[in-house]
Amino acid sequence: MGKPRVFSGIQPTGDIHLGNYLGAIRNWVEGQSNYENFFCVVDLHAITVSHDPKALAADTRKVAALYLACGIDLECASVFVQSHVSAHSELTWLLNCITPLNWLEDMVQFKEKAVKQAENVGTGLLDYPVLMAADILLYNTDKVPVGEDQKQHLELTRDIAARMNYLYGSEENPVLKLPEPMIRAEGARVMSLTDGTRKMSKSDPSELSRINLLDPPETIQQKIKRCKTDSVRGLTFDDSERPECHNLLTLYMILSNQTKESVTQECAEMGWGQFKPLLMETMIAALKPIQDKYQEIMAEPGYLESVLRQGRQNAEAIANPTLARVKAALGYSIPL
Ligand code: AQP
Repeated sequence: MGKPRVFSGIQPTGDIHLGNYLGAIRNWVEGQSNYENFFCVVDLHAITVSHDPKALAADTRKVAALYLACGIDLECASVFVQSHVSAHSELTWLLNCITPLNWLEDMVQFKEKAVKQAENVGTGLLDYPVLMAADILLYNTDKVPVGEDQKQHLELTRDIAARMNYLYGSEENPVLKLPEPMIRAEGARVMSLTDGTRKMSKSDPSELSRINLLDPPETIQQKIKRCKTDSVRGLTFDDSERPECHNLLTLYMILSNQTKESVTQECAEMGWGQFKPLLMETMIAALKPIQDKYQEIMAEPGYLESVLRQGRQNAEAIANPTLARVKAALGYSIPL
């Protein structure tokens, strides 16, 4: 038996922020040697809200380069672009036809994003979780490392796979494999710097709400200087009335590789004036190696393209047979 397979991805919309890094990429990197990994830049998802065609290709390359800069190892992982593997779109259509509409209408992220889109809600936004299900199911994925916000979509993926198996497979011969979520407690939900009750998010109109992985030191300093705090002296993880305090301490804990106990002790008597410079320095130091590596990757002509070409080949070798299996189960079997 080979290693269990992992699939995950991030959209090339806006800049990758600390939430994407701590909720997803860092976990991919930490566990990667235990798995056979497929990390995808999910560019078909990027057009489910309005997007800039002029920026799409550059943003896609940027996300792929960031995967590598964060430490994805090509010895155990394939990095590829979703739209390069046509099986993603094709399986989405087949899964659409077995997915009840009300399952999609119940998705929290759809409801939240639909409100932000006002009258301009595309069918793609509603269908986003089916595309995500196709992404995952194509690779017979065992585990999906994501942040807390994607948990509901993963449950839906399992429901869709189970429905396909029930309708068109059998217990001995399931059509699709049911994946498991892999959500780590720390960093699973990084909160906004301007409101500790909302998740850090690319679509927040305020740049001050998030730290992007490629933010230069001066920008990080400014954002931390201006981030929301409170007027209480002494910092603690465990006061539910102080969400910003919890969030900033958690960021400090993860980025400085400390335990909750040691940060609790170190910061118990601190005021914000003392803590903020410490957090800034820690953040700048943690992001520097990623930023340096990113510049190296982008400076090497043709390197990224060769990684993505190989990634596409590896992905198609798994995705195409899965698609063929689903089509056969649905009765598409005229030999040509
Ligand atoms: N704040 C977060 N904390 C922890 N994990 C997070 N993720 C996203 N935000 C946080 C995780 O990042 C991965 C990529 O998710 P995505 O491709 O759905 O990213 P996105 O939707 O483009 O990014 P945002 O910031 O979540 O965008 P908005 O909010 O604008 O839609 C996933 O594993 C996700 O869990």
